[in-house]
Amino acid sequence: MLELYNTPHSTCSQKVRICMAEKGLEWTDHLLDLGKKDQLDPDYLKLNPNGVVPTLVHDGVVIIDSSAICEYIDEVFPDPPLVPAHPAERARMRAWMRYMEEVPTAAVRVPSFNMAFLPRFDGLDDDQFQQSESGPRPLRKHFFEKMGREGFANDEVSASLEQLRQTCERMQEALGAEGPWLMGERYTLADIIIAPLIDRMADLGYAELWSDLPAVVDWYDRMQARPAFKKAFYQKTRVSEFLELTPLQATS
Ligand SMILES: N[C@@H](CCC(=O)N[C@@H](CS)C(=O)NCC(=O)O)C(=O)O
Repeated sequence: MLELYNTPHSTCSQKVRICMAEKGLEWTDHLLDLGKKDQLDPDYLKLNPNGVVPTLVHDGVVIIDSSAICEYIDEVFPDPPLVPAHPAERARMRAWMRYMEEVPTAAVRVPSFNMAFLPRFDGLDDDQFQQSESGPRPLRKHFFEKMGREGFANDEVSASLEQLRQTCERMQEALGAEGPWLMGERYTLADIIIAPLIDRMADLGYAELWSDLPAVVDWYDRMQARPAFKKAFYQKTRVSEFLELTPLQATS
């Protein structure tokens, strides 16, 4: 039995849903509302002390961290394989994964919060923000403090867009040289892990980041056409479908 604690619009949850759908797995969803801070509920923290989604529970075994969950799923349910067979190729795929966790995953949070999630903090003063929003978060206390109630400053926004552009250029290079997937012929976890981040940027109106990179445009079309992608992105999994987006106005 597979239980997935997740949030419809969370990019980390979307990664795992695509992965599980690619394997043809069925699972029970436990949906958490991040705006209501379900992820900080003491019972949930017993499962995932980081206070973030997703968390997988497989026959009572708890697995946390979206990339670790994807690799676990691939090992326990090997068909169809989502990692290359050769160790050197697997290492190359994991290098993509680590890059995506370190660079675009962090970068996407900046426009996501500035454009979509800041209204969560409406009406809070600095003390209330510290007590109820940044303070209790095991993993994101300092991220929330840096962001503050007003959102990220211009230099943070520019840095994040620069990092996302770098990601797209690296994808273009890899896809242009090989393709149709990041690792060449084989569709792998590297494609799955970046897909929700590209989708989030498109949803926020930032498709221009890759509009001049044809291999990335084609890759994203191919990705969206996959049945597993459609299963993972069911209705109201994109922030624009249920939130009013604010044009990107960073503070100085
Ligand atoms: N490294 C973790 C990060 C998970 C993560 O940051 N999840 C976000 C949603 S995509 C979350 O739960 N945010 C809630 C919060 O920051 O309070 C993973 O990949 O599972």
